Amino acid sequence: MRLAQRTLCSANAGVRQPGYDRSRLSRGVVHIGLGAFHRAHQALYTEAAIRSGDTRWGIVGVSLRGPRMARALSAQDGLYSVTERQGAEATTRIVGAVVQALYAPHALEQVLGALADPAVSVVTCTVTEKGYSQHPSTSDLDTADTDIQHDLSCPDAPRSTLGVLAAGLRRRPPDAPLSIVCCDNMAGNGDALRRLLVQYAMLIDPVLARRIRDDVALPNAMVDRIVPAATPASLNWAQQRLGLRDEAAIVCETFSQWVIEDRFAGPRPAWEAGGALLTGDVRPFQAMKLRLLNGTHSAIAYAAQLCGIETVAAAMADPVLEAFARGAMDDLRATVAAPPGFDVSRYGKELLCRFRNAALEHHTAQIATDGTQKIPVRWLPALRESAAAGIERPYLERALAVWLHYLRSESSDHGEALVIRDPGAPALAARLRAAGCDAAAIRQALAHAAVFGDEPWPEPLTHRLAGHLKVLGERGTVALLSC
Ligand code: CS2
Repeated sequence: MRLAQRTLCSANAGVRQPGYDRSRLSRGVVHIGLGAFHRAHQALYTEAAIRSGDTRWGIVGVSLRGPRMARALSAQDGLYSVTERQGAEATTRIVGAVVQALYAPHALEQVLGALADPAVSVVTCTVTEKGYSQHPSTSDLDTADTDIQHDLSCPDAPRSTLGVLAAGLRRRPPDAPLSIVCCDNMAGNGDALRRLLVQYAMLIDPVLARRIRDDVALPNAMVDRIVPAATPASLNWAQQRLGLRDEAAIVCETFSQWVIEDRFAGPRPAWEAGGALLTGDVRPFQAMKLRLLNGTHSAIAYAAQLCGIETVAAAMADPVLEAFARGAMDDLRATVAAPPGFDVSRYGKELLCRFRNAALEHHTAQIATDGTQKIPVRWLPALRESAAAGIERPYLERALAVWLHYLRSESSDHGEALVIRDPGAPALAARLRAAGCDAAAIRQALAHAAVFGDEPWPEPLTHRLAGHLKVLGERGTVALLSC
């Protein structure tokens, strides 16, 4: 039997139910990017706000890229389950906050109608780093992006994130306050979205651009929760726990954190009810999380891919990779200032524990996607700052060499072909292959501004990278990480 409103009562005992009257929910939030991360993170904070008695905050979930999730959720009346697992412990709940799930290309009018509805005062987004049509080297709007070109010529039938947001805002009564919270892993994510949206709007409607600049709030936010993509095995496992089939079931860790800049234009759900922290300055939290968690994650992912290790927990059970992960985290930790009152060293220890959580099948291939978008946020600022101060970061520099080797070789150390999912990778890989392995060649690769920026990289670092790539080519990943 499939999960739906009428089958809720058949869920296994011990599964937590929404616990409020869903028929009283009205729509108050639009979320763009209906992936697992949103459903396991922001939606649960909104669920907590609703449970505390405020029924204004039903979520309209919008997918831009594929119809599967909107279809699955619609067939389940918006309901889905989240199981939190750490070691042997597991708790499962059914979430009721999603009142409508739409696939934008098939339901554009409804999506734009929801964005224009004055009762909707909050929009949240998780569309991945590449979903914002940002030019990789300038950080401005990429007007050569095919979706942006399409939307500029048909602004009322948009398909990009920016195009959909702008078209919705254009229909909105100008005095209806709106806050848009970007929840993707980018430094200054709210500021970046604001700049891109204003730049896009300038090209279709300068009055709208002014309205966005003056009236729409785009607070920065740090989001954190490890949410592996669902697999047939995780869906079957969830079915056993639930006693019902749930095509949108999530299995994730117990940890969750959301730190949001307290800068909203109008009403918002009381996300504090779910433990969110509203603060004046999110930047130190963002830098700490993006570098320590995401930076170490990426270091683990590429090394594990080359070693043929499939999950983060399996990598952490390997003594060489575990020591490398700790080293990379220490390198990254040395580059961040602790948020006020925050114990960074304890945070680091907790992260290592979270990575060891063998109850999660967190695939290193999932983390390895879109490296050309992620590495400039997660490693390169730390490497640049350190290089400028003449400081060597031995583990992080090895991590960079490992990533370049992964892109260049496209196969593991055991000769298995690797599937690289990253639209920006072919251009960098081509440069790397043309370049060879000496320092001059690495200099060529580091001149790929879309990833490494315009500033030249210091010579000593370039030489060290060339040395590491040589070891990787001749003796493999374990040899590099052990020396
Ligand atoms: C991961 C993140 O896939 C990745 O790149 O590093 O999704 C990570 O699990 C989350 O940011 C944790 O908050």
